[in-house]
Amino acid sequence: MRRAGFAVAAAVVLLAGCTAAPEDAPVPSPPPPQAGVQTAERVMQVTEVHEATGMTLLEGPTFGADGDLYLVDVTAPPGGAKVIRVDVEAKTSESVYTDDVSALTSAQIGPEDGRLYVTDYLGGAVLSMSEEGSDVEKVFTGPVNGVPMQPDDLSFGPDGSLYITDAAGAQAPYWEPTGRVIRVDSQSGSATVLADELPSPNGIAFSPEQDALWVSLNTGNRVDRLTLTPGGDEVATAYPAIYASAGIGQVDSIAVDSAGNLYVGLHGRPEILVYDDEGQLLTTVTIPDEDAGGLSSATNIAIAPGTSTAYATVSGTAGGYLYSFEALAEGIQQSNGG
Ligand SMILES: [Ca+2]
Repeated sequence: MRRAGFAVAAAVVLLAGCTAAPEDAPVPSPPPPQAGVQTAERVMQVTEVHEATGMTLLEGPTFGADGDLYLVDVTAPPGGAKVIRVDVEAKTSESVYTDDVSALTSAQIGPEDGRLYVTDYLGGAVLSMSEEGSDVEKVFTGPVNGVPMQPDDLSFGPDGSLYITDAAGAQAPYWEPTGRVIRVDSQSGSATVLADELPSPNGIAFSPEQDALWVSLNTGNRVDRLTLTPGGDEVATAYPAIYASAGIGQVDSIAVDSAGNLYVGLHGRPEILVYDDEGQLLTTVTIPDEDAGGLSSATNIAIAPGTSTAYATVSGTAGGYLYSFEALAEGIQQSNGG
């Protein structure tokens, strides 16, 4: 009886709410801001699914000094186009590098030498090369502390040192927190473990002032925020900052624009989650509904330097594509590859 009485009373209150409010009633406050959605536009198709691997997976968009955009295809077979140069205006592309052994998962231009740096996930190495794909050097190779490396992505620190994600745990044994963040000193070349026991670190990018390091955790679907000691060679503070609502997707590479906004690519869902510098979700970048069939990842973005035009790598059974959208701020080193 008490319950029924309460229900009746509640209904009366609800009905009362439908009547005209007295003139001096407080104005209801507006609803909290909703995160927006932005739809990217297709620029061009770059790759088709490789017969040999049954896949194509574009990554690492980075603009070179020549104004062209460089991509890697993670699943290119031996002899296939592993580094691809794209003229985004003319919508043409060409292969600039291949080999028989690597799986290249990221690319970016070195801030000091202007060379192209790529991570080789299979070979456990970081390579650098000219923009022509020649003069290839092995900049770094594992193992570190006796454990082989699976480098997925890298970021350059203030002194030119390399900060590399070791994505162990992304594949069998799956979902074990065995990944690491590694620092390779720019002077000595020695590698140290900054953090370990992480669920497959993937994207890594410094804030604009390089006073914080964002690391996405692919099988944890979260983004951790690290600060480093003054020498940059030890972690000062670290904690999970963003728990991504990625659904069936998994967080992939990260880019940071001049305002400190984070662009987090997703694997398994063709979307990019954009957060402000404090980790609040601002926008989800999607692809048009009519394109969605056969596209399952939007792994990474590059913002053309000095502009706010962003290019995303989007791939799936339909092939590898470039999409563009308007970024929330201008591009910097941290939003040009990696
Ligand atoms: Ca990645």
